[in-house]
Amino acid sequence: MDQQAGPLRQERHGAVLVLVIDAPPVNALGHALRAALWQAIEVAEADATVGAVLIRAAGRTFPAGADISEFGQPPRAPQLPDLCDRIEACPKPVLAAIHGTALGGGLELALAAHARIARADAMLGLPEVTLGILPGAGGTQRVPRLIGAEQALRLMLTGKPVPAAEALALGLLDGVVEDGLEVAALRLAEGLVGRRLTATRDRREGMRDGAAYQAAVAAARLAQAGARLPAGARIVDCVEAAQLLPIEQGMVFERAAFADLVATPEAAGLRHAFFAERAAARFPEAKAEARPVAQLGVIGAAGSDLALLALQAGCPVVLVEPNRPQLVEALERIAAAQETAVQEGRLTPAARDADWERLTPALGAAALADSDLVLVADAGLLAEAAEAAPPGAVLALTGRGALPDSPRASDMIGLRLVGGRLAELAVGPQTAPEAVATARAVARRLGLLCLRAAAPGGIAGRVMLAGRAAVTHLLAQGEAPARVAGALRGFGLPQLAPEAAAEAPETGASAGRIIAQVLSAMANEGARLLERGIAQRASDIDFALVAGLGFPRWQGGPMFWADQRGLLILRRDLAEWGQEAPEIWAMAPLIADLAAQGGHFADHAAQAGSGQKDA
Ligand code: 3H9
Repeated sequence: MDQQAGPLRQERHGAVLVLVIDAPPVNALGHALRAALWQAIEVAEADATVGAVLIRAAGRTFPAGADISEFGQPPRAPQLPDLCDRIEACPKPVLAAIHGTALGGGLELALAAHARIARADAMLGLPEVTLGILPGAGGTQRVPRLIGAEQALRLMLTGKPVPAAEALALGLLDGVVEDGLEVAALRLAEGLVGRRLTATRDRREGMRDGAAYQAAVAAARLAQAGARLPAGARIVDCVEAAQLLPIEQGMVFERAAFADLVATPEAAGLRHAFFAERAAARFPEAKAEARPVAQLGVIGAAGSDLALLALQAGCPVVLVEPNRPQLVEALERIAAAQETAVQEGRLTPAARDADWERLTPALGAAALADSDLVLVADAGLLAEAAEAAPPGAVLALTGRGALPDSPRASDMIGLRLVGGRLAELAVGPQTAPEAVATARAVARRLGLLCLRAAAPGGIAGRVMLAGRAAVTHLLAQGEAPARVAGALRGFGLPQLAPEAAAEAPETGASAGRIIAQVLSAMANEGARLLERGIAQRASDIDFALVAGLGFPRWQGGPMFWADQRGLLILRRDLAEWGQEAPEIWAMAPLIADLAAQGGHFADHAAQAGSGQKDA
């Protein structure tokens, strides 16, 4: 009988037991799913009527990895590496059928099966390094056995997934189908009934050329020398161990490396950054429908960088600047940026010409009559833009100022480019949800990450400014520039480091104090943004700094830094330093409140965090 409850469904098709993983949204291999898979394999092994097992997934993807939210908690049996070993040890053939993104532990699960088939549009990868860890469910041992050290290291060190066709060519897959994966997989499984396939652990295709294997390991080790994060070097060690040690010992070696890495502060920071990015994608306006945008208007020569992004994204653009010399300069800036892109091979001359075809320069705002969204890069031209843009067109102000009172307030939103990658969307009390959805859709089309802020916005910039003010104060108090620069560079914030003649990496107590003073100023400013409701969640502030201004991802962000250190310590420090320079360190009341409750900024985020992610 078919069983339908829980994260795993079971179906019988003749002698084939089909295990359908069903743990939305991404079928992450959390405890309940692992336990259900373990149990199902035990039953399949014991049941004489089962001749083969097929593992596939419902929903959008084959498992996208271990459940990252379980990291940092005590492990619960069955652990993923044990489950993979259990599957591999099953005397009946186990086939994995992959669609979507088989990532990390998901791919490792598939590699423990005895054969793998995938849909042509599937992507396979080992992105663990981006979380500061390594494939810890046998990946470092099984992958090089199949595809050799060079390709295995490429997958694990870049973390970039590869398409199914490439995975097939590499030897990670046994077959690819355009569509009809379920039927094709079932047919394949039926053909495997009664057969005994070689387990991945016993395969050696990737190890035939021992010298090439060693050379790839040596080259990767060299490339990792001096790396800031430890995961890369540990991956190289594990891949080397795959060649040198019997697999059982290789697995133990991998497990120890995984345990070390997952416990590092860098991995915790990277996990925080991962979830902060996803939380930031939750907008209260998620259900609102974006208005269609066929033509983008830009008014003000200062908007030339956004105009360029829009052109690159294939969008028709009207660029308005009433001052002719400024208009010419803006066009020259666009042309020069395109020229550089052509010279660097990032843009073909034909694409450049097509971009140029889509650009309409104009001196008068009347040219905006067909623009569905107008980026207002000069607040002095807002009235003209509001008059010329058609009803329903969104007016997105790119400057720092507040959103003005206007009969078109419901169409108005702030859209500030931060560091070239992030768009902060400053939502006013009257901004219509559809205007938010439209601005967000446009920003994404331009290849930007988005963060919602309440107007007047300016999250990343303000927090960075607070850090800068702290640096300036330290220098004014006589702190040696070399010392400050060394400490900040050591932390990963070279953009805050002052110019210094000789600069030694600064460690020890004094570096700790410098970092604490700068980061406390930033967290304090972040707390003010939370108090005023400008930032929705503390993790949004971290996301803004990481995505927009190059705050080191492995440090998580200034709010995460403060939470890790403890708000009681932050309160103590601010109480002291606030006396010295209240304009920088005078404590935000939220910090005192949270500290008194033994709380964290993350708790505040949980209370305030609302909204849903859109599709
Ligand atoms: C690993 O596998 C370690 C093993 O080697 C060893 C273990 C011993 N866990 O990104 P989205 C959530 S490490 C928990 O917006 P998309 C995510 O937070 C793992 N949750 O969707 C979000 O939740 P919410 C290696 C996860 O379509 C929701 O799912 N794997 C996980 O833009 C949707 O996510 C990775 O690093 C997870 N593993 O992109 C892959 N993954 O809605 C990480 C996602 O509450 N995942 N969530 O905010 C991804 O790269 C993308 O999520 C993916 C889908 C490409 C799959």
